Amino acid sequence: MNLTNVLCLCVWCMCVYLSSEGGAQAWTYNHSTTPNRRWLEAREWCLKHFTDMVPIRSREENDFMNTVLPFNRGYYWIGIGKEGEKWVWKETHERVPKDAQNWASEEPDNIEAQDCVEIYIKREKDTAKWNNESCKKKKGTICYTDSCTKDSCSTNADCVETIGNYACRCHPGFLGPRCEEAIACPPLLDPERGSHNCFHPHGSNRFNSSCRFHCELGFQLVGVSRLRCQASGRWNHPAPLCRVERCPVLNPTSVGAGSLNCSHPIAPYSYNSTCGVRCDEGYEHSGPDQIRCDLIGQWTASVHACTSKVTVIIFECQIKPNVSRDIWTFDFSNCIFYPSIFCEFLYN
Ligand SMILES: *[C@@H]1O[C@H](CO)[C@@H](O)[C@H](O)[C@H]1NC(C)=O
Ligand SMILES: *[C@@H]1O[C@H](CO)[C@@H](O)[C@H](O)[C@H]1NC(C)=O
Ligand SMILES: *[C@@H]1O[C@H](CO)[C@@H](O)[C@H](O)[C@H]1NC(C)=O
Ligand SMILES: *[C@@H]1O[C@H](CO)[C@@H](O)[C@H](O)[C@H]1NC(C)=O
Ligand SMILES: *[C@@H]1O[C@H](CO)[C@@H](O)[C@H](O)[C@H]1NC(C)=O
Ligand SMILES: CC(=O)N[C@H]1CO[C@H](CO)[C@@H](O)[C@@H]1O
Repeated sequence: MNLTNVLCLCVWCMCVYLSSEGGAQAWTYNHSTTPNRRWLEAREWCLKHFTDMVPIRSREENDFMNTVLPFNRGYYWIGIGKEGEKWVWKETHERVPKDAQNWASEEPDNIEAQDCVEIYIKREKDTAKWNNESCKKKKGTICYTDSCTKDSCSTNADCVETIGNYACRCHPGFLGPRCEEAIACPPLLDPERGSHNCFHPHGSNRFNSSCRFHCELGFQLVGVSRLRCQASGRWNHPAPLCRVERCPVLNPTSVGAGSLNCSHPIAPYSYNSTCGVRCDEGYEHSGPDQIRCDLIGQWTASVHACTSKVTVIIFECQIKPNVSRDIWTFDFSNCIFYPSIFCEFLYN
């Protein structure tokens, strides 16, 4: 009898199909009792035709085996064995945690060379429990096949095998049956007097989208300029605002004998506010007549107080002697006025 015949005659299989989600397969199990095999041969047979010998990963899988497998006089090997002093899953060499072990009463003992593990399928006593046995004994073989394929879930998930099912365990930020959909955050609005632009690696306003905010000239960003859509479906910061640049408030009394005439197109003493300085009659100020609040919040010039005008009049007069009266006289009709900073008296 060749191997193909053996399989056809003796392999009984349970296949559990998912009813939903496109009929994807779950873990499937095949077992064989003809022939019964030594543990090593049994595992080789599993590795050759399936994924591996069934490791019994959970209590659920343990009980499932007991439910679906037929009684076999020699019982069945499972993929657990002794390495050093520890019971391990042979597939991964991971230690089987104490609470996952399911030994029959008074098992395992520490007899040498009984380093393989069988499961008492449908035994009267200790049904579904484990027993350590000599690896050379011949027993039934139970193998399993993974049902997760590289297409089972999207790249944003881990495919998790379960009995009769598999599940796509989504990475943070993703959902949907295959975890193909990134979690959405609420759309963001442009701030008043500003704008934003975004990079969307997984779709519009989805997980990991990041948006950068800008304000118009003369406006300052208040808050965090770059927002990221988190796995929770919320942005990591509130959207920032654009606040107009403010200049120092001008005190009208600072001009002294004069007045300030300001206009505030946006907000009081803010970007683009202009103030004109007017001095009272007889007073003047040095500096421009109008100052403006610039886009970084600074006045284009400082305000100087109005000061009284200093008028220096220089005049040149002809003084004539009045010989008859022995005096010198002049009148202003003979004067020439010079606006000059120098004062000179010229005697003619
Ligand atoms: C395992 O079981 C499946 C489902 O019955 C069957 O199609 C397949 O042929 C079996 N595998 C082998 C190698 O016998
Ligand atoms: C999301 O962004 C973080 C930080 O930039 C990055 O480390 C991570 O790989 C990104 N994940 C996805 C799925 O885009
Ligand atoms: C203030 O300035 C505005 C425009 O610059 C002008 O129309 C107005 O007459 C000024 N008022 C005073 C009191 O100077
Ligand atoms: C500020 O003033 C400049 C020059 O007058 C003008 O071009 C600009 O539009 C103004 N900005 C705002 C925000 O009002
Ligand atoms: C000199 O004084 C007399 C008397 O006040 C006057 O009449 C005369 O006109 C004066 N002469 C001149 C040149 O100013
Ligand atoms: C190590 C071990 O299993 N010891 C037990 C295993 O099997 C023999 C035979 O069933 C038992 O006598 C031991 O107690």
